[in-house]
Order: sequence, then structure tokens, then C-alpha cells
Amino acid sequence: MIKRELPTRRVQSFSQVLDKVNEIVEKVRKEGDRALREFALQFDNVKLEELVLSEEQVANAASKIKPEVKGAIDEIWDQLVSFHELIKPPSLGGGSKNVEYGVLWRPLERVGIYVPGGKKSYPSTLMMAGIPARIAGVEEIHVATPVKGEIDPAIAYIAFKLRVKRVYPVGGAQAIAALAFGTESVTKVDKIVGPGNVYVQAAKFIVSQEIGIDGIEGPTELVVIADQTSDPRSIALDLMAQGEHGSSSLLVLMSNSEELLNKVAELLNDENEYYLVKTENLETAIELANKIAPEHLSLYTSRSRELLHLVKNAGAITLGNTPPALIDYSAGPDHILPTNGWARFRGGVTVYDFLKPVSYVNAEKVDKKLVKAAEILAEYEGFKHHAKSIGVRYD
Ligand code: HSO
Ligand code: ZN
Repeated sequence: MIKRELPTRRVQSFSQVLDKVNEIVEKVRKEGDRALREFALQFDNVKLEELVLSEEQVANAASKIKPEVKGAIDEIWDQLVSFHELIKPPSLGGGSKNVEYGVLWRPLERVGIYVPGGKKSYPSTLMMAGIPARIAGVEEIHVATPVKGEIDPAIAYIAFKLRVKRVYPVGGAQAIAALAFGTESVTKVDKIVGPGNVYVQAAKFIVSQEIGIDGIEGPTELVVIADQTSDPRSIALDLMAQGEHGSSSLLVLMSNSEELLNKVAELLNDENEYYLVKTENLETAIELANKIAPEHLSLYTSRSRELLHLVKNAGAITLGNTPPALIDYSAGPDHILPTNGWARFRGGVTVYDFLKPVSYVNAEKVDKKLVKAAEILAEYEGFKHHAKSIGVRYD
């Protein structure tokens, strides 16, 4: 269905499943493995014997990978490593007013990656979460993914390459709860990263009171900004590509050319809702895109470089005639990206999601003025001992 207006809604909130998911999460917290087995049977009709795949099972599945898929993964691997290496921050030290200070970027110790299952398989998502985790220096990576029968060979191969500590053949909200609280078989992690359906999103929201999460990834979003020089067929394909993630994908095209909008309209399938919007000029289109803060933004115009500087809110930007789907697989930047307007305050997954800045100071020779200032403010706040503990040191 084609609409000639801006989208007003943000779709599919997890709020309607929150109560149900709360029950699932609490049951896993109380009953551990037993709850995981029960839910696998109840929701997925899977009888789970072992809740951890053995190294042999993973290696065996990995050995069944098709050579061309293995080659593709190896090729993409290096590209993702290059991107994440580029932005890895160094530990920094400096000082002022005779205080020596700095930050040590320390990796998280244990991380859980959720790889969604369902109709499609997502080995690419395991790479997008696992590679920045490895580059950050995370000690243990744990993976949860729903498995029916044998684990997907590509997922197994990537888990092997990432030196994943354990793979749990468990999916859904119960997998998130297990990673957050730990069970007899599942190790409790410090942070969970990765997308999932509304149940997974709700579970991540609930457990984020106690452990870290990367964010809550909702349905895929793409905003394309194009002009009369852009190829309508490529644009239609880009929109339909992100539409493959489901009917709740948000798919928008804005252009200053009515002719282009009409051409694209003719090429779109009717499996999704598409918003095709005419704007006065490209600058206005960027302003509107900044308000939407989309997950993917395609600047497919003859002035992409120039327009790039006007973008404030977007998860990942493709410039010129670059397919947004290339970011989904092999361009380098991550495809685990903010949705639902979250691009206003965070970006895609990077090494920073797996690092924390631990600050330190040595103020043995600090300027007297800072000592006095601290004492005054501590007294003002009513913290006598704070003031005294500072003052006595520097008399
Ligand atoms: N477009 C999705 C990522 C993805 N596409 C995975 C294919 N596989 C979120 O940006
Ligand atoms: Zn995609």
C-alpha cells in the first residue's frame, strides 16, 4: 500500500506483552533450567535435553557449512574487524591543576548475544555483535539462539571463529531471562546484545533493571532521500529489501522530484506499507528525516556528501548509489542499529557497547584552590566529614 504522506505512527510496541513476559522471566529466575525446558516444549514444541551445546556439536555443525558461505563469512569478517578496530578508543591520561587523571577503557567480562531464529536465520547478526565484543576484549561470549534439530552451520562456524564460550539452544524471552539471572546450565552475563521479536524486546526491557542491554531493537526502518538523478529501480529494491523483515517495517522515500516518486511507486510490491513524500527541496527532506531518526538513512542524491553534514539523527547512513542492505552484511559498520527514534540518543553497536571507561586520579599535589572549593561545596551540602577528609590532607 502506498501513502503519499509522512508516517505518523511508530509500530509494534512490546507493552501489550509485558505482563505475560514478566511471568516468563520470573519463572526462569525461580526455576532455572526446568522453566527453560518447559517453555521450549510449550512455545516451540522442542524437547530440550541439553541446554548447552557441546563443543563437538558446534564443530560438527560448523563442518557442514557450504564452502561459498564460509568464504563469504571470512571475507566479511575482515571488513567488520577493520571498521571496529578503527573506532576502538585508546586509554587516555592527562591532567590539570596538578591533578593527574585518565580513563582506562575496560572490557566487559561476560556478554550474552541473542541471535533470533524463526523463519529466517541470522548468522550476520552474530558477527555484528560478536566481532566488536572480541575487539573490545570481552573475555567470555555466550550465545543463545533457538535451535530446531541441529544448529545452523553458519551460526556454528561464526561461534567457533568468535571462540564463543557456550552456545545455548534456547530462544525467546526465556533465553534473555536465563542470560540475565543465570540458571544451572546458563552463565549469568553482564550485558545482553542483539535483536529479537516483541517477546525478546520486552524481556530485555525487564532485565535491564539488573544487567546491561545494547538497546531495544524494533522493526526495521529505512528512509531514502533521492532526487531526479537517482535510479527508481534501485530505490524500489532498497525499500522492498528492508520490507522483507516484516509488515511492520517503516519504509519512507522523500524526494523533491514528483516524477521520481511516481516511477518508484509503480515498481513497489504490495506486501508492505510505503510512504512516498514530495518535499520542497532536499534540505527539507533531511529535516524531516532528522525528526524520524530512522535506523537506516539512504542519501541517494547527486549532493549526498554535502547533505551528510545536515544529518543529526540516523542509525547508519548510506551515501550515493550504495545499497543500505550492504550495511546489513558487509560494508563494515554494524547492522544492530537504533530504531523507534532511539537514533536521537544512540548509534549502532560498536566496541563502546563492550567497553566502559574506568576513571582514575592522583591528586596528591592538587592545587589548593580545588581543595578549598571542594571543602566549601561539601559544607554547603551538609557533608562535614567529606569536607574534613579533604581538608586535613592538605593543611
Ligand atoms: N536490516 C536489518 C539487519 C539484517 N538484514 C540482518 C538482514 N539480516 C536491521 O538493520
Ligand atoms: Zn535487513
